Amino acid sequence: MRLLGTLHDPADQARAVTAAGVTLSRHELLGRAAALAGELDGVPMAAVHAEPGLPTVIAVTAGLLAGVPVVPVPPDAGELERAHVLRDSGAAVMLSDDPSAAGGSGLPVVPVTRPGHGSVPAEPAAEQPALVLYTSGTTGPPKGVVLSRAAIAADLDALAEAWRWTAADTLVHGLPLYHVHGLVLGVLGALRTGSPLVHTGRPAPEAYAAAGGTLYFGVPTVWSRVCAAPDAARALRGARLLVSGSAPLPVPVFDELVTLTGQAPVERYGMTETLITVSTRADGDRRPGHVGVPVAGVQTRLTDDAGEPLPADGTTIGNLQVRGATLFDGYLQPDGSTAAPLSDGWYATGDVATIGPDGWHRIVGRASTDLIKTGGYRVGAGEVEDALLLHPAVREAAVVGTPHPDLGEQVTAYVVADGRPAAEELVAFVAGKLAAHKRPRVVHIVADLPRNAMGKVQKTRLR
Ligand code: MLC
Ligand code: AMP
Repeated sequence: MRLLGTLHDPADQARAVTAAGVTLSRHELLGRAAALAGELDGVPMAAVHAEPGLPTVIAVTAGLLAGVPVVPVPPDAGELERAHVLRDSGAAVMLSDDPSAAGGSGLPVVPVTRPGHGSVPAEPAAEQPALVLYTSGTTGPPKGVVLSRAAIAADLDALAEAWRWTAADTLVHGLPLYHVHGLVLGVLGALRTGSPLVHTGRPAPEAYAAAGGTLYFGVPTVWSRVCAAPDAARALRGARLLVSGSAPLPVPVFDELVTLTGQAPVERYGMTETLITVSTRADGDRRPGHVGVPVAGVQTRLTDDAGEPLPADGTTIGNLQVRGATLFDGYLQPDGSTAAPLSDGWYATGDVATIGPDGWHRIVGRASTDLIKTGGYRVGAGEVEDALLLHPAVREAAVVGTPHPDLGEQVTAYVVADGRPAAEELVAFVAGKLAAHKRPRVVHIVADLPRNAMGKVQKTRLR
């Protein structure tokens, strides 16, 4: 199965992929990726130092061409996080032009940029794993989400249909290249549909305005910053589609985008484990506060806490479950197998929603307080608590998300500690262990944590 679409289209010579200001034709990109793919024979899993530039695009493409699953590693991952991802995934090499990219892991670093132009090999079978994306759970270190080539292809085709996304579009975004949004939709989507791609390095409003695209991706924080830069926002008037996802788009930001850009954003909902399952359509309604209808090949339903189905009447709030072709294979297990927590094919998203009689979904919130969404990043409270507890002065830690006007939620820590360490010291300590966005923004040093009779921390009382 060709995950990357047609590879020998004469138009490839002209279709550009730009990142960090460097442009390659699609033809050149595939040639370089093929040259690297030729070096990956026998590699069971390849890590990629996923900095926001063309080497990441080439390295991920090379893995896909070679049939080697790729695990993208956040470039700012702290030592603890990087070591966990590299060990847990079983990556045998690190693909990067930066010789120090493997950190202290001892993995051989294979340079991405190499002379020559490889010939594009036959791609492997659809059910083979393509990517392993690490994402936070409520407790413990991040888990490896195994996504097959078939799931990715099904999702990209469903989104192309819903958004009328074709090679005539130019996609622009500046999202990180190690999550579903920036990497699967933002890179593989462009390669599969054939649309030229401009990656702006960071998702700054001015860079979006200057890129002259037709299709723009952003998390709500990006769209809120675009609205705060009205000249940049007005420059997007000529775009065909502005797409928001990864976190709830506040209604005022939706309204402001309409005023400034002349168009209502398309909202879509998804998860690392399920890819994008629900979306507004390019040719349909756009309703603030709503994420649309299931994409092709996906079914959804609401259940109560006992798992019994609830009505789709637009008012009943229930646990959202999804089923279909876009779901992951499961979480990577220590023996290399995968285990998907599915029941009759249904995956419980952990999100709470309503579904209208017309099929329109509204995401109301999350069932657990232990998953935080900050700037569109998913942060597990447990992982941050575990990092804080490694600090010698910290005796107890509880982490929650609290409202933040720009980021949606911010990571907020309540800490019981000996000798009152400075908040900045604890923040810097976490930053050394985990990726930057997992750092607490607010630290409260408290005498004790509120606990119930069982001794469990009552996080709702903290919030
Ligand atoms: C951050 N900073 C701190 C801090 N935390 N400083 C002190 N203490 C802390 N605790 C610093 C940052 O390092 C930065 O510094 C500055 O403060 C501003 O940080 P910020 O406000 O977080 O902004 P920024 O770095 O600009 O990031 C915002 C953002 C980013 C929107 C660009 O959050 C982002 O890229 N989000 C996208 C996440 C994403 O792709 N999610 C998709 C998941 S997939 P400096 O010096 O660096 O400026 C998914 C599925 C789906 O969800 O549905 O798509
Ligand atoms: P992640 O695993 O990082 O992919 O995050 C997935 C989570 O992001 C979902 O479970 C939701 O809580 C949230 N999310 C994604 N898209 C939306 C959206 N459009 N509206 C509200 N929440 C969203």
